[in-house]
Parts: sequence; C-alpha cells; structure tokens
Amino acid sequence: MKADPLDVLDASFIAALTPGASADGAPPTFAEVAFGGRSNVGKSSLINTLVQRKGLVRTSGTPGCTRQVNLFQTRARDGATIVLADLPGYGFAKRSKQERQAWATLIERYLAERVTLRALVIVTDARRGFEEDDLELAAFARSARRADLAPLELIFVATKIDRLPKSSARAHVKRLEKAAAGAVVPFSSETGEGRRELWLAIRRAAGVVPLAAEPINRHNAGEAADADGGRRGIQGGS
Ligand SMILES: Nc1nc2c(ncn2[C@@H]2O[C@H](COP(=O)(O)OP(=O)(O)OP(=O)(O)O)[C@@H](O)[C@H]2O)c(=O)[nH]1
Ligand SMILES: [Mg+2]
Repeated sequence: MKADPLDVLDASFIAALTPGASADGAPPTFAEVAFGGRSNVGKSSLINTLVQRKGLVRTSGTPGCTRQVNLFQTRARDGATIVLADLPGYGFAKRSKQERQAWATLIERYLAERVTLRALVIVTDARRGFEEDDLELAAFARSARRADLAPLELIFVATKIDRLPKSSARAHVKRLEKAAAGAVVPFSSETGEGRRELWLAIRRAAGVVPLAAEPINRHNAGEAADADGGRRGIQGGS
C-alpha cells in the first residue's frame, strides 16, 4: 500500500497552559490549531484519531476530563508540522463557578492572543448539533482576536457520526451546516471517518504546506512529462 503523506510520524505533548501560569511555558513555534467545544463531545478522542495514536491525549466518558490547554506537536510523513491545542470543554456545571471562570479566561486569552494560532475547530456531538454556546465561541473567535494578529479560521466538526443511522446521516449533517452557517466535517473517532477531510481543512486553514513534498510517483511523473513534452512541442516549432 502506498504510504499516505498525511500519516503522522511524530506526535508528542509539548506543554500545558493553566489558568494564571505564565505563557513562557509554551513559547509559540509552529502554526497552531485549537479544538474547542462542549465537554464530553469527543475533542480529545478526535485529536488521538488525527494523530493515529490511541493514548496520546487523555479521554474519558466522564465530562470535564481536559482541564488545561494541552499542546501537541505533530509532524506528518510529508513534513507538515502543526501544533494541536486541546481545550477544556465548556458547559460542564460540576466545577465551581470560580474554576469555570478561570477556564473561560484562559481559553479567551489563548484564542485572542496566541500569536501562532491560525484556526479553531469547533467540535460537537453530531446528535446534539451546534448549540448556543458553540455559536458564542465562534462569534468570540471571530471578534476578539487581537487586531495585530491574523484572524482565526473556523472549522466545524460533527463527531460521533458513527452513532447516527447511515441512512439519515447526510441529511442530518446538512441541517447542522445550516445551524453553523458553513461547512461541517462529519467525523468519527471510532471508524476514522472524516480524518483525511479534516486534516486537509486544518492544513488549508492553517496555511501549512508540506516542508518536504512526497516524491511524485511514476504514474504522475509520466503524465507530467507528457504535458511538459506537449508544451515543448509547440515551443519547439519556432
Ligand atoms: N461512538 C463514539 N464515541 C466517541 C467518539 N469520540 C469520543 N467518543 C467517546 O466520548 C467520550 C468523551 O470523549 P473525550 O474525547 O474525552 O471528550 P472531550 O470532548 O475531550 O471531553 P472533555 O475533555 O471533558 O471536554 C468518551 O467516552 C469517548 O470514548 C466517536 O467518534 N464515536
Ligand atoms: Mg478532552
């Protein structure tokens, strides 16, 4: 089987940002993409699926699993290097008001001021769809970005798509797209559905191009030579 350029060869935890901690703990390096959404929708599982590792990011059936901004550096087979930021979920009432406020401040500052951040992936459970707090997060990401930094691209993802009957999934995603007022990537951390589409969307949004392109395979190389030969033929006539 041909090696996939999107295979993740390296993925490692680099740092965690906690409320009140200095930002020096995680100096900005490569282009970054963050994953936000309500608690327990499957953000951390989705990152594990993207990087093809079951246990890189801690996940749990109990909401409130992720409590800090965790940064992971990833490098794909084709050299593209991107930092993925797993955000704590919101809408989780079991914490104290003070703790929730501290998280909100952490996430807001991170989204508004992180210099290398390029895009925010807003993740929901396909069965629940995008709700008010998701749309509030989108509005915040659009409006609160520090004026001297590049605006954030938004990518909407409906995960746990494996939980919907196949027959109705398409129509359901169409409805979610209406609510999000934009494209929605259907995703499943169980089956891997949507992994390729999401990586491509992330790379596009983050403006990340491969550092070392895959060598062109023989078939494509032949086609390229033909096309080139054709052009040369025309020019060669003069
Ligand atoms: N069927 C199915 N279950 C999933 C999928 N993704 C996640 N889950 C399950 O959903 C639960 C929550 O997953 P997490 O990835 O920890 O969710 P999270 O959004 O990171 O949650 P917080 O860290 O609390 O914000 C776990 O029990 C996962 O196994 C999926 O695509 N399909
Ligand atoms: Mg999590």
